[in-house]
Amino acid sequence: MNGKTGNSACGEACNESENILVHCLTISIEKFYTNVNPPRGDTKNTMQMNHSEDTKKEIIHRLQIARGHLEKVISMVEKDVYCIDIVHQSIAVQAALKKADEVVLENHLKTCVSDSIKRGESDEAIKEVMEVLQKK
Ligand SMILES: [Cu+2]
Repeated sequence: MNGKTGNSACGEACNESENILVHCLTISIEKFYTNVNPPRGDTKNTMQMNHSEDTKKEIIHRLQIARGHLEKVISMVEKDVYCIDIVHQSIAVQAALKKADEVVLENHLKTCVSDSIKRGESDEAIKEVMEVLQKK
């Protein structure tokens, strides 16, 4: 499962040094955040991420924790570790991702949503937040 070149489950090319599951998770996270906050110029949403350096560091820190736990899950599966211990580690991945989402969403409410309300565009901002929460 490690070090394979070529297309992986996420549909993106993987290089040799990457663990394929970590690669796909990273791509999925990038796609998720790109969909939530498309780059400026996208017709779907003209808002752009507005993270302070501290918020950005916090989000990246949480995602790195998730990646660490995911790498551990993969290694545990490879080493035939006891099933329940694998699930505990997998739950830790999901908790770290959930925490990252909370930081992103809280920041979004404080910045993008607050700005939208000030511009009189609260309906669209609220609709967007509700749509992403319904996916959770
Ligand atoms: Cu935002």
